[in-house]
Amino acid sequence: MIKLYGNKVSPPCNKVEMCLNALGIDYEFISLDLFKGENKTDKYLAINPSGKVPAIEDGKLNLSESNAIIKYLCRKVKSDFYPNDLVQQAEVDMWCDFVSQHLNMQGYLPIAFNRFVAKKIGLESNANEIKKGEEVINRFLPVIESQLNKTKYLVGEKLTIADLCLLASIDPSELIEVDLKPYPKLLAWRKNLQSQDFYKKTHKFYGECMMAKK
Ligand SMILES: N[C@@H](CCC(=O)N[C@@H](CS)C(=O)NCC(=O)O)C(=O)O
Repeated sequence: MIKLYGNKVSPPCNKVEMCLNALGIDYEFISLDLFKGENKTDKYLAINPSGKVPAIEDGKLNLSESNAIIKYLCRKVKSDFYPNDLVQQAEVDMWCDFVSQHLNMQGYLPIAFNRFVAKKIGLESNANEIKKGEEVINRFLPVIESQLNKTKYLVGEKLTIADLCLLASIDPSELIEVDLKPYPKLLAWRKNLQSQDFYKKTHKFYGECMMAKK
């Protein structure tokens, strides 16, 4: 059985878990506490030398990088969530990169770190980083909104892994105070996906794992 090493607060980990659930692949979830450095043990570094989560173990294969993992999983079970068609696949790749590199890395990540993680690890929150993150989000969410005005999903009329990238990235919006109200198409798209089994099997809502700990 595939082993998924991750943490429920990590959007890239949730993306992989949503994908496993959407594909109906059985997996064992191994939770690593990043605040306790469980991602820096020799055992885990042998699986992913960067110490980042997520990573999967599938037989002899150790694989990290959430986008590489979800593409591998789709190919493994021949799912059209990652279409074979040259043009559609290129569009899925484009949106996966767009979401991961712009929206997530430069937008959500700095906001999440400075509004949420910094406090937990005793660091000062950097207001300038939050402002820069908000500028990125204000620049790129309208691009997504305009795409969802044209098509039901990010690429055409069927769910693809590009949607999973986006869904997992914007999942912490409420927790980190990113306002999605200016984006009605995005909100409707999100509501539809959050009602689906693959999302509910991953979690009821982002942050559920933190509630359970209280
Ligand atoms: N590009 C990577 C990003 C992974 C990543 O940044 N993971 C964070 C959690 S969201 C992590 O492992 N942080 C712990 C660390 O950097 O030590 C992916 O998509 O898998």
